[in-house]
Amino acid sequence: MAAYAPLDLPASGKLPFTDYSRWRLRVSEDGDHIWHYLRTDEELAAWPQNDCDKYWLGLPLDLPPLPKPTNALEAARNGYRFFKHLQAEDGHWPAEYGGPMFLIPGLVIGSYVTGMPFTLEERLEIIRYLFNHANEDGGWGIHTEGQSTVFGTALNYCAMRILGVKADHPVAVKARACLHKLGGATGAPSWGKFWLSVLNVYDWDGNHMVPLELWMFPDWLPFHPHRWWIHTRNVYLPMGYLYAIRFKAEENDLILALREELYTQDYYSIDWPAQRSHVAQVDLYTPHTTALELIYGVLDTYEQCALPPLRRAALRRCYDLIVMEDDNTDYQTLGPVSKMMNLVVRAHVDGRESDAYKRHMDRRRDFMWMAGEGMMMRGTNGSQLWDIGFTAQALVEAGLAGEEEFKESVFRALKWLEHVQIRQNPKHFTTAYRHPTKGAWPFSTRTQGYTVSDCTGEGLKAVLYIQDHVEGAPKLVSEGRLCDAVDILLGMQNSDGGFASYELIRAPQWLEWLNPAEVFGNIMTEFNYPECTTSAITALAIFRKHNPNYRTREIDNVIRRAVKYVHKAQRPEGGWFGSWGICFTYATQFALESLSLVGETYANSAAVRRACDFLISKQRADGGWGESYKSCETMQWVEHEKTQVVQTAWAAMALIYGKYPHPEPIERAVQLVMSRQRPDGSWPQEAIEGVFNKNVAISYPNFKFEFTIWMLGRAHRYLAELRGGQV
Ligand code: LAN
Repeated sequence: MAAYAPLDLPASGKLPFTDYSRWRLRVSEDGDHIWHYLRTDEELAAWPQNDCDKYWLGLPLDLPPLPKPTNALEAARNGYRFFKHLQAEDGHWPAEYGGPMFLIPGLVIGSYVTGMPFTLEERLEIIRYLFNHANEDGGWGIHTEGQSTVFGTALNYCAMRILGVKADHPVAVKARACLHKLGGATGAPSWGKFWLSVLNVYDWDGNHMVPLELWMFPDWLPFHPHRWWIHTRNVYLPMGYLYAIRFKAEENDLILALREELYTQDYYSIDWPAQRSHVAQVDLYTPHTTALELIYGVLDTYEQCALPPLRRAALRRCYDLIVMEDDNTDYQTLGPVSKMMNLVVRAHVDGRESDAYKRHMDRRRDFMWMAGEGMMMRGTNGSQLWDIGFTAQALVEAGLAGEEEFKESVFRALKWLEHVQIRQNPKHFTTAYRHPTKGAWPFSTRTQGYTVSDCTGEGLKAVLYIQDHVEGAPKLVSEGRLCDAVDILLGMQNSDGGFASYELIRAPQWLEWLNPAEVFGNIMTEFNYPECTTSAITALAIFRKHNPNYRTREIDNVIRRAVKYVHKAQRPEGGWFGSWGICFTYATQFALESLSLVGETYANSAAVRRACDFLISKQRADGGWGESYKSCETMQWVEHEKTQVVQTAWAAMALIYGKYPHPEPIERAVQLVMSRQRPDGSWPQEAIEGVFNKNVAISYPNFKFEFTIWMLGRAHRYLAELRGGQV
């Protein structure tokens, strides 16, 4: 584990640490994103920087101003003229996917302890990203817009030091002061304690037991880990392995120095077992319940006398499951956290000469993304399908898809949608406790290959919109494959009518009482989500129109039960709570889309009326809407300081879906969105758009194009209808 040479760095990350004209995004055949830094003049001449590269690097595109739009449709058209520049050759829209601030530490610590290098340019730009995202007080939060926490600060501090920032660099000095003010690294939450232990700067004794033996229990037990939410079980699997073997990096000078820097007390006198449940107040989102503390009492005692044969068998079982997951996803794994933990396990067991080691090393780069402010680790290996799904629907519904100027781009998008649909079930299927995938659309790529309910819904809708409504569109996705997607959706409804994210709900909800990760909410089991449910309803309703003969009775039934769930999930104030986007505006838009497809509108549905009135009550004086990520944390509407273009588009779309009878609020929303559009057709980036597990914000930067274009196009038609004029 060679340490990097310390770097001499500027005091701030304002200016690039590398030459931005040398960065290029390469898109693989399967839509993977890898950033390259070109070193030679020959390479530069052979591979020019395109608009997509420049946009994401924050470099000017120098596009000429477009004709000034005089109505909503023209504004939508200009929007797409710009957005088309960001489309990759293969048809999809690559994008940044930042926000969470606990992913770079996993990337850097995991790579460091396994001896996987970064290029100098990657090191420099990761450091710069951290410099640029430090808060005023010197620390980092759990996400880019959050207040400083021990989780963010202790872990990113380690990452920075590993990459070569000296302890006396002003950013490090300030970060350390912040960390000490927060009480030092002993107050890190359990996922932080884990990475610090792997790095050998926190004692494994300061962790509660991770019960990997649970994997040896019979599958029918209600708390068996295969029933946990898929991200949670995929994290606790390698975490359990590394805990059980007490994996730790070899001591070296940097590690010894970090032990001095991270704490307010002498490292060697810390009472480690007393730290297991100690989590700083600022970090705490879901405190341990008494039930969990009692269970930890038992588990921690068992740990002192764990039966060696059982432990060995559990380790073998965990390792087998880890290998299956790596194999199923070509080493991308389900997400960025499990990715780096699996990587450490495979490096440890398979060794540095193994194929697994090399493949894991390469696949790190799918998550590493260059942005204007430096290099980040993305929340997934991209949001490819999610973005193209909305874009396709926006273009068709805005009426732009059929315009000659855009047809080629729309057909390219269809080609990509066709390519990314998953054709078969996973290689390791029931043995790896996987949900079927044949016919599904994933969130990112088909290599990652996980079914997601609403991604399947949006993917199916996008294909149907283009294939059925754009003149001259080739029928690339066959009827049989459309039916496969329908089969997937029909198989994902839970007993009370709702849809969860990746799988059916497999565990009782009381398991949430045992959530050990103090910084996230709702992570133990799948839940029904209004967003996922509404996506299934709309996709099935649109498919039913397209093909009224396939599984008709079942589709009708599923839709009916899902609509019932949507009604039940409506809040008394009139909105729906969003779990994946911010927040009430996001979910309410989807809810009203689905209700509109079953004929419920302002005129005939009390639920729709309540929802529209709720939204109207939140419209601001400037005609827009603005909701803070804090709505997701507190589950109550929290205003953002500023009006947001994306939320304005969602709210106006919701009113249009609901057939809100008064034009003024929609007109004012259109005006607001148009007033923020730049002369080249783009919209500037505003506040973060997405969220997960209630407490972490995550960015969807393409939303500012997708939903604005969609809303402007639809509003143009709807307002004309309301005024009784021609469309
Ligand atoms: C995502 C991103 C997409 C999102 C939607 C499709 C929007 C949603 O409707 C269903 C759930 C899903 C697929 C989702 C689940 C959780 C993810 C994967 C993320 C928010 C992106 C990052 C996050 C993942 C859990 C991050 C790693 C953190 C852990 C707590 C393991």
